[in-house]
Amino acid sequence: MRNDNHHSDHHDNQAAASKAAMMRALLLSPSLGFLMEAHNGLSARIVEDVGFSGIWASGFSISTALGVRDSNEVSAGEVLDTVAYMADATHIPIMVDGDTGYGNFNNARRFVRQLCRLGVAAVCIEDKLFPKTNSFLGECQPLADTDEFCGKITACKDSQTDDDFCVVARVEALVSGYSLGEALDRAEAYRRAGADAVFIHSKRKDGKEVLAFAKEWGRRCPLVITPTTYHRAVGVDSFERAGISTLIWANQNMRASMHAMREVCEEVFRNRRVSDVEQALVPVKEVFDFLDYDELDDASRRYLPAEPTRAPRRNAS
Ligand code: SPV
Ligand code: MG
Repeated sequence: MRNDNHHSDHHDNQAAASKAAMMRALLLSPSLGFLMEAHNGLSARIVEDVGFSGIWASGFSISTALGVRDSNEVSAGEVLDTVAYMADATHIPIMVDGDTGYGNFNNARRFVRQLCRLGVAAVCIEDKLFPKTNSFLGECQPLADTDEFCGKITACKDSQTDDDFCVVARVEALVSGYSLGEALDRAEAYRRAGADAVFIHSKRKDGKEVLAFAKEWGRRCPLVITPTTYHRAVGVDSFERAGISTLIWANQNMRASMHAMREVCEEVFRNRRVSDVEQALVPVKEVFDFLDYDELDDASRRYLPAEPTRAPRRNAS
């Protein structure tokens, strides 16, 4: 386990700028990069500690972890609060799932300004309607008007306060049952509107439409994918050969924690004791080490007086 010092004072404006530059480099690199999902400060730190070079702040996972649905039940402000913990806890760049931008171009650009203030590296906005619905629910979800969405992308780009901040345009045409041609036309329009990368989403199990898209796209700008449904059908090497820039593992940490919590909870409930589950748990000492409690002891020695201060004097009466 790494034991970096995670003071929030590491995250000054200089560090914020370099996180966006790191994300830009990841997107532009010719080799396949990976973003791993996180949904709070702890999961973000685990993603960094394991060695991933970037984080996907998943809307689905953040809302699930808060116990609500991925239907914009969590407000932009609540997402920003969560993302603030994640950004403060890590040094690697974060791409925030901005859903549809929480409204029109004006809501989206305000969200971008706030993300830049937090030192977030990138936002992904999708061409659907507010309130959004998770892509894996139902069929034929309505799409945003192409020109309206292009204006939203341009507004986001015009509002970023860090030159390297990346706006990723997510194309939902394939998920909504439209043609490859429609998806390509939209992606090209979004690229021309200023998008730094295109996220082509698909919910098919065979991954074929994503590979077909990548072939036609021909590396016009970086392509991002999330193989939640088609991870079995296509190996990551094939994505790399197809010219895909970045792969997002979008929700595995949230689903892993839900599974682990339920298993432990059920066993404790059933057996009326915790001894059976102890071996499946992280030791308390590991929690202290991971969150660097030692640093607080060192700081306390530096900043608190060694001896108790004398009692304050009163006015003589
Ligand atoms: C998310 O992780 O919230 C996403 C990706 O938007 S997906 O759930 O695949 O739509
Ligand atoms: Mg989402």
